[in-house]
Amino acid sequence: MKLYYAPGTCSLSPHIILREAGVDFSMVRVDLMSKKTESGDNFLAINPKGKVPTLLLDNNEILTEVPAIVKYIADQKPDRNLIASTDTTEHYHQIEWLNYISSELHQNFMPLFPMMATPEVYIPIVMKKLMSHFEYINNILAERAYITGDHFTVADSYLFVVMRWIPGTKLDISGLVHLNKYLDKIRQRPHIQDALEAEGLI
Ligand SMILES: N[C@@H](CCC(=O)N[C@@H](CS)C(=O)NCC(=O)O)C(=O)O
Repeated sequence: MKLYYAPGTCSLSPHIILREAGVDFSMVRVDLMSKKTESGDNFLAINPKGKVPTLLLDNNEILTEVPAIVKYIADQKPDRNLIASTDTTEHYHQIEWLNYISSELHQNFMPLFPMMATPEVYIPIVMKKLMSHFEYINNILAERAYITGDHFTVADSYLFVVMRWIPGTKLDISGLVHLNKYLDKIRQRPHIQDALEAEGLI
């Protein structure tokens, strides 16, 4: 498998899952502004959406979208327990979380980044929306060690990655004790440390 990525973006989530799953993979860095890969190839010819993550499968198919990619990788190594089997309701709750993180968190972060030039009036509206999601998550984490239950799954990698974007915004989660404790714990995972180091983030 080959992961097209840009450091610190949402492609960090499948990067973490590739390491947690222990599969063979390679990585190609993409410049999202020029849409060129590190070797100068036209990234739009690989993924016409022009977005990372993009996963090239061993059969040469291209897979896109974080939830689909992390599920695909996790399914290659069921013994790693990164996603539950489809014959359990646990599986569907994990998909529920991936979808929630994608639509309610990931997409709502976008207007907060300076390069998006979002009209000022919209910023506090988005921040309020995100803070209410963070409070919801904080309450869940008061009861659970990980976001979907008692062990690390694909949903934790995605939640960790979007929460890493907070320092680039004016969002303040210092009062959300359970969420902060959880993020500190997740960050210490050896495969996450390795992924952060490989992307030049620590
Ligand atoms: N819905 C997509 C969103 C992917 C996405 O927004 N990727 C960002 C990085 S976090 C990107 O590649 N942005 C470049 C662009 O929009 O031109 C997914 O789940 O993979």
